[in-house]
Amino acid sequence: MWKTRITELLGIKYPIILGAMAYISESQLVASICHEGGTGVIASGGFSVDEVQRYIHEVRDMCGKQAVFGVNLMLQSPNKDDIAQLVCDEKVPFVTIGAGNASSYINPLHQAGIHALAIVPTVKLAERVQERGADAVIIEGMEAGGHIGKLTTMTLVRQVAAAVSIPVIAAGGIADGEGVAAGFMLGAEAVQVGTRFVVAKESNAHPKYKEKILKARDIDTTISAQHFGHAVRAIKNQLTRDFEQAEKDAFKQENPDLEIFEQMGAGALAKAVVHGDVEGGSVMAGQIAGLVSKEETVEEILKDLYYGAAKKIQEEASRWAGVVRND
Ligand code: TUI
Repeated sequence: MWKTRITELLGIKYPIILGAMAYISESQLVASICHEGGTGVIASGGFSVDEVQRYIHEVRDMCGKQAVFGVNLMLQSPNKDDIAQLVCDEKVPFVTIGAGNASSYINPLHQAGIHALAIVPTVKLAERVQERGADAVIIEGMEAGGHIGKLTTMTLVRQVAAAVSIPVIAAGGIADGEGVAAGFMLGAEAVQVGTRFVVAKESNAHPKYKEKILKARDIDTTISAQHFGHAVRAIKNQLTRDFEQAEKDAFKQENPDLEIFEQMGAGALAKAVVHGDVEGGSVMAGQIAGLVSKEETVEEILKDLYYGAAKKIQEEASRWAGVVRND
């Protein structure tokens, strides 16, 4: 096993992180990934303090007191400050902070001995959180599922890695060894993966949600609420068509009612993930869903990502060996 600043910082074997996905990145999936040598992030968006605390305790019950896992602080959540207090009290090993400016949360987390990893959509915010002491930045390209920024993984990871000195974690569009290798080539020191883990055997996503991902093609996701709310990528269905119509209508009005665009969040996700309503609910998934075609165990997925990347990098290294610029 080779090391990166992220495997060293967190004390993990594989430089692979399960991204926080509400109702999916719960105790069982997070604990399975930690158990196999990666790490996972409990999603807190849409959950009460008591629920998140229960997930933290369940992961520790399953993996032991020394388990390395994180909690995501979703800054669009009304109870974000209560969750921040909870993670400090619980002294979780690390926190990822997303969907808003992480700057003011970094110091309090450090005071509690917690690593602070900020999800940033621009170079400017990456530089800002570095100044404020963030331990690493997570770059989620707009290929990712769920709430997204405007830039792609390819362009944002590269530009942020060139601009900051803290370690970078690449996310968005990564679902196999080649994708992991690409993240490293761009300058990342770990990757965060979501969509591929949704279909893991240990994932409690509804079978119909998993089936939507397994059957998706490259062109089957779309972005909703891009102009009036929080842009969210999900697999096309009745809900995304309704949003498209609502956006068209809103464009025509002088004072559009923006309430509907706020409903694309956690509530619509629960409908699909928990209840299997994959037409009326939000089937959040990344553009890479087209590559995800098998339900496998967490162990199989982690090994495929890690050893697949090693194989790809070694193949390319031998192809490029001896190519040296001499002029
Ligand atoms: O947060 C995510 N992905 C999500 S959250 C979610 S549930 C939801 N609930 C309510 C509204 C919308 C979604 C589903 N998927 N990823 C991390 C992420 N962070 N994506 C984009 C950002 C981000 C955006 C702006 C991070 C920082 C930021 O800063 C703006 C500023 O204030 O400077």
